[in-house]
Amino acid sequence: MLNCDRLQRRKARVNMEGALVARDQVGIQDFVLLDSITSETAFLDNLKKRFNENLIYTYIGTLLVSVNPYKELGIYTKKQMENYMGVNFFELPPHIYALADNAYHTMLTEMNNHFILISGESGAGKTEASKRILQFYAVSCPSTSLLDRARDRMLVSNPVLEAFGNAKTLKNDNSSRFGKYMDIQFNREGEAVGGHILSYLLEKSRVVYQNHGERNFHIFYQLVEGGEEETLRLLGLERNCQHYCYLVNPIFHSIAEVERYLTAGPGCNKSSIPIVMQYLFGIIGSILHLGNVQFENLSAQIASFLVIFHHTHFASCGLQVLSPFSVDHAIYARDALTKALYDRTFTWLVNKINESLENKDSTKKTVIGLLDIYGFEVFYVNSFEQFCINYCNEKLQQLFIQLTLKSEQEEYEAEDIEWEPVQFFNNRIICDLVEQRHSGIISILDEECMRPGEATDLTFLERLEERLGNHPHFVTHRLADQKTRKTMDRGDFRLLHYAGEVTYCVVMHQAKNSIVKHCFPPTEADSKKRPETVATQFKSSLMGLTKILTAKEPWYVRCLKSNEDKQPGRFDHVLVRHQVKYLGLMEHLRVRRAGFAYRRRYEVFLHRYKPLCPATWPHWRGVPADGVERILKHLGYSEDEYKMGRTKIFIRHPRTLFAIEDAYEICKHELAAKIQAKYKGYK
Ligand code: AOV
Ligand code: MG
Repeated sequence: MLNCDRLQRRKARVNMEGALVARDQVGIQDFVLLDSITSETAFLDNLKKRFNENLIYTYIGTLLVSVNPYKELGIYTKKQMENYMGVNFFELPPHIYALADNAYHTMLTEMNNHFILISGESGAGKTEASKRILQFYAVSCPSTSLLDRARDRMLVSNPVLEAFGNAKTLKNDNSSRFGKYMDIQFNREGEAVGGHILSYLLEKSRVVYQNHGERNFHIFYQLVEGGEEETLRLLGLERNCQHYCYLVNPIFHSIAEVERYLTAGPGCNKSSIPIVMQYLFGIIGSILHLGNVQFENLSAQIASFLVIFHHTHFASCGLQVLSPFSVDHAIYARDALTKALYDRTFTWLVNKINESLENKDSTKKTVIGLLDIYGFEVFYVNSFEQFCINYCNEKLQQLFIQLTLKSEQEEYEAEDIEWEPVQFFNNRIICDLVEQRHSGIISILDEECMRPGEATDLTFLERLEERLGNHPHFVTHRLADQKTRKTMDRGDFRLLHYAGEVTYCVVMHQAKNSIVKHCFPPTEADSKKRPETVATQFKSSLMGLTKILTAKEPWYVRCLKSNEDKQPGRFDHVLVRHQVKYLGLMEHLRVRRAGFAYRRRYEVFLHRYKPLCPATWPHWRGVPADGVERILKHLGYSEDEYKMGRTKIFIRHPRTLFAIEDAYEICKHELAAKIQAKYKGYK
């Protein structure tokens, strides 16, 4: 039924305009198509040429490259969505909607699960892309009024989570400070019926400390500057950010902030958590008050706060009050409390959203997973948070390599397809450096944390030097050569990540962000188990994520940052070149170009397309591979368009497959018409 719709749409479009809707003619839409694009320079020229014409999307086969324009382009309208619904990938200019639509239709045709991996460094456009995809599904999927609610909730959960989980950093005014993986569940009819969100390590230290020029999470400003008078009065808050120690960074807050709040507020109501808003604002208010508590005159004020917290939140936070307090201790304990409070509030919020998205009916569903994490980032000072964020990016790059460059080439070998191997940098070595059992940085950190009282930031650094001193991707101040040493402090170690060098600060004068301090999550009061360190927990959650993803069919959006200054329309050649390089786009292109865009097991291919050839319809009694060859010959495909592997048919270009698919649609249509005519005849 859906496929019929699709055919109708295409026919209508072709009839209406006499040809397919105008393609963009600037540069090349798909790098795979043009023979002359073999060098990085030509690749970049093509990107730039298109970018200058506001064409920010380009394909490498089915992978979508997106360059952040830092301006509204008017390309996300409802009309545009309609244009892309049910259209084959290469019929229209490249677009995020085309990718979303294709993932969706493939899911429905093959009844399997998919995921869209959106990657790129901080500020490259991942979160925007994921929002566009979600909006597209909200508009394009069929829906009954009952289901609208599930769909609305999914859409509405976004601004709420952004309010609590995003913040302005030096790299991005709306930077995701948590990793997000969202499953959108569809029923057999293609209706979006539910969803589930997994969140990864929120950068909670931001609640109490922000680097110069950065800000706390949006929600704080939204509440203080945009909250209703009555709410502020109840919470005892003043409408002045400067009044709060946790918000002191002198930065201009735009009115957009307030508007964003307005969408977050009713949003919460819609996701059926109205009382929740008061509760959440209560916590945000409490955190602001706590941040203002002075410890020289440890007053009744804090005592009363702590009592309140003890009754309402302590039990769930599992925190213990340290006493007696020195002033330093008191500040540390206060900050630990507010961070834990915020972190757990965030987790609670995600759980609440999940409850509202849950679909309890047990009919078979397929999913499209959307992955939008914090991008690779390098600041002047990088601490534990950056270490985790960059490690996460390293893992996703590894997954990309595994799924594209490596397994692709291995498959050709396994299937006896002639193949000239393409060399690429495998970042496995860096992942191992961080996560390997017993010898990786996280293991060493764990070991140090098992020596409470003895271990310090410095002993941790010494252990790293002892154990990893010879690793080609690891350097410390002491181990560095003269020139490098000048660029490092004594308490630093440096990792040569796939995306560039990052110097991490282990020993910090203000202990706030140092690594060892982050080791332990707040322990549950009555837990007898030895607690895992935050880093180990994070490592396990990333392994879990990898597992979730590898069980699904991948689609890729690679986001590129056009310039460092968030300037509209500026294409910084050096910056883009660097990203093209480390993302492995050239290697991907080489593998794609020399390789085959599509492959199907012979049985699957034969089963679907056998009506297209008289020799195979209605039954083919021979070997499936022979049947497949008969179909292709019958349709007139030349031998260089496909290759026969051991178990699969490999099709060089998607166009060939789409043409077969179109022939199939028409054939099905005609068959249905014939049956109908026959039926009428009987009547
Ligand atoms: P990120 O998610 O990749 O960074 P965002 O998606 O938040 O980056 O994009 C950063 C900013 O760039 C947005 O707030 C927009 O102003 C602009 N932008 C991005 N994509 C587009 C687009 N397609 N059209 C117009 N403007 C765009 V981070 O979360 O920091 O890794 O951690
Ligand atoms: Mg983001």
